[in-house]
Amino acid sequence: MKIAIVCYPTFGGSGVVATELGIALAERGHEIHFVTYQQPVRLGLLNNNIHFHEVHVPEYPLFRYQPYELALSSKLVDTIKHYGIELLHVHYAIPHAYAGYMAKKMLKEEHIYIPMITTLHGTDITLVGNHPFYKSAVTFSINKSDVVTSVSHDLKQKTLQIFNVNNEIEVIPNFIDPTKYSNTFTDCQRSLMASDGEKIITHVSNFRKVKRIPDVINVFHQVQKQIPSKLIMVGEGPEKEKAELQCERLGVEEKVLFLGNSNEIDRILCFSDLFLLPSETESFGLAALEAMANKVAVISSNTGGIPEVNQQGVSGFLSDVGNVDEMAKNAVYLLSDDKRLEGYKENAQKISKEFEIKNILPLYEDVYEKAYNSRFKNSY
Ligand code: GMT
Repeated sequence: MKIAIVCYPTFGGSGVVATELGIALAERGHEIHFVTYQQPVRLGLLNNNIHFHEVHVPEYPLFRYQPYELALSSKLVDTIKHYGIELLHVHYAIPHAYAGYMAKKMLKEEHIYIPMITTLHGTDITLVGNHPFYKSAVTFSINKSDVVTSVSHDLKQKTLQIFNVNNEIEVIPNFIDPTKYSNTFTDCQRSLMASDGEKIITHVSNFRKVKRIPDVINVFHQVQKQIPSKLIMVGEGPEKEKAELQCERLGVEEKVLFLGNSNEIDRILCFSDLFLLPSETESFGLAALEAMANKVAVISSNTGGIPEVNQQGVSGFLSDVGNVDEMAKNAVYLLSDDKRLEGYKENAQKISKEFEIKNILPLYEDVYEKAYNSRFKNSY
């Protein structure tokens, strides 16, 4: 099938899922066209089956806000016509589903019927999408999609609660590609990060408020008093600078390494013992799943879709949002006994296998088929 994928090209989870999905679909023989404002960060070399079309928004002094949706929908129309695209998959409702719908409408004028799948990722529903300024447009775009998927059962419930949805929502969880985590490289260079006897705790995110970065550092501050350890912070974002200051204030700056954004998360996770994800809300928690796939136990909050991934007392522990003391206690419990820790790490990896791409990709292919077969009956 010829499929156009619209996503954010950044390090955020929705962009990562869209990119990895496109790569996997291309490997299965589909022709994939990414349409976005920059080449997605996890997208490597382009080939016959993977194309990238950049959306340009010309600057004009009259515009206070550049009309990205307009440029995106025009680019979609042109790309779909030029390459004979059969299906459109948009990741993140704002503004992608809206722009996708406009493209669909324009194409219909030319008797081209393109089905649209919208995948909801979380913040497009829970943080941004339900703002009164966006809500009507988001509701409309969800209802006008031919198939809507959400990345967890929790996100599906929240979407149904928040929006007046008259469309089915299918749950298709996030996934991992185990071939990327098979430790084919032999240099899992733990010694670069910590000395013998020290444990390694990791956090990966975009350092936004929702990730509760101060909790990550407060948990570590408590843990390192009892367990010799290092904290590795991966990512960039608005809370990073404050986090560095917090480390200095607590006197742990020597034990915390801020690595910035990385395309080699697997290399970092391969020497990690514990992953911290104390988020305020998390529709799924792809970062936790990637950690688990790398055999890392997880201490997280119990919010949103995280309990669908991290299992209490099996792959790690879950606490109420903000319960830093309990998170620290559980972290110490795990890190203080190597045999116990190994058991949790193994369980984490075992659970992650349920989310292997080979189990998830067919679910997307099924919804593609469903949407394609009903393309003439679609609501416009
Ligand atoms: O919060 C992030 O890390 C980025 C965000 C995004 O919008 O790209 O991630 C969301 O989508 C991911 C992929 O489906 C989910 O795993 C994350 O849980 C979700 N983030 C939130 O719900 C806060």
